[in-house]
Amino acid sequence: MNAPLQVSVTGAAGNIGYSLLFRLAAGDCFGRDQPVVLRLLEIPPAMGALEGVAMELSDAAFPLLAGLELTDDPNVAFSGVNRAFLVGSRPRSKDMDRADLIKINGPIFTGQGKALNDNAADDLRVVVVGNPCNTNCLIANHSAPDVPSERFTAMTRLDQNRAICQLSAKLGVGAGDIGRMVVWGNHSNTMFADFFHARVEPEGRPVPDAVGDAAWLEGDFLTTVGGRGKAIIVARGASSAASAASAAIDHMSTWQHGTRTLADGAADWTSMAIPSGGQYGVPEGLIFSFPLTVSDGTYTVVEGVEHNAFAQERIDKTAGELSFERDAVKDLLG
Ligand code: NAX
Repeated sequence: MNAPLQVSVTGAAGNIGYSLLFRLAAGDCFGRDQPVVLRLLEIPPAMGALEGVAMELSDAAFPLLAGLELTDDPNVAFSGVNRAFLVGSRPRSKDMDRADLIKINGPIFTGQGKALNDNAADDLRVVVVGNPCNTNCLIANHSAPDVPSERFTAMTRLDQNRAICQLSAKLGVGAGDIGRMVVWGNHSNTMFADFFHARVEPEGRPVPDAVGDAAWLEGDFLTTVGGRGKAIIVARGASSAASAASAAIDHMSTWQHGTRTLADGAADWTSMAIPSGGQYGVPEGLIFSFPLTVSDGTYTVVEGVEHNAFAQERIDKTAGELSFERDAVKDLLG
């Protein structure tokens, strides 16, 4: 057995937390030989509910759960932390637009970024899930100057998984048979689910050829993937939680264990929103979802992906939205 990994989850008494914590304690993310100490952060009014979740976690008797720390202090939650899932933030209410949400949630991530900077372990890796996750990640990144920027990422894996789900249903193949299905940009309606470069395995057939219906791909497919979160709220009466937790597990697990090799020996790609180094004309520093390969715990932006006018227009739009969001929080970027 390895030494326990210190794993923080913020917003741990929330809906996503209720699914995420049990998957982490079961070994679904870091491996069946990797014990974890779960360091759970909540706000004071939710500490009672968090106690209840902790009782259930204990009752599940997970052999890999080496400890539980419950706190409303980020400095305690992030003490010696190796992996952080920043899930907690205020949900958007009916009368709030995206700009309001950014202003309300931004300060949470200044405080948490600073607490990570001051307390986390040297090998810290962060995924921000709480919305608007790309810009919250940007704020946390700026508030943690001693942590290498590339350790701060935001989650677009749920969008990627939703796109895979739609393509596999359309083609009558398994989810594992869709390769290189990646998302560009912001986790918002402007994100671009890049079906042009996706493949059907094991032959590696381009998705546009396999589907043979450009109008569906450019229309219903993109609309369904972009609108899936809303459709789930309508159907379930609550926002996506288990699928979001599962995507967060996929995100961190891929970062840890790497992207797979496809049947013809080509590398698969994954999507994570990472600090842009200026690739593909995306302004430097924006937290932008790119196609990545991951190996030995290090991700690399896939180079040389060519875009037609349809795709380029969407990539420019989502980058423009992220620049706008960055301007809206410039006071928090110190
Ligand atoms: P909930 O409202 O159920 O839970 C959020 C929890 O965060 C609450 O328990 C609350 O007390 C806690 N919290 C609030 N402020 C906090 C702070 N400063 N420190 C610590 N905890 C704090 O929301 P849930 O459904 O769990 O969703 C959480 C976040 O994920 C939301 O911002 C949501 O918009 C976002 N999502 C992001 C997704 C993505 O793909 N990136 C998809 C799913 C989800 O919509």
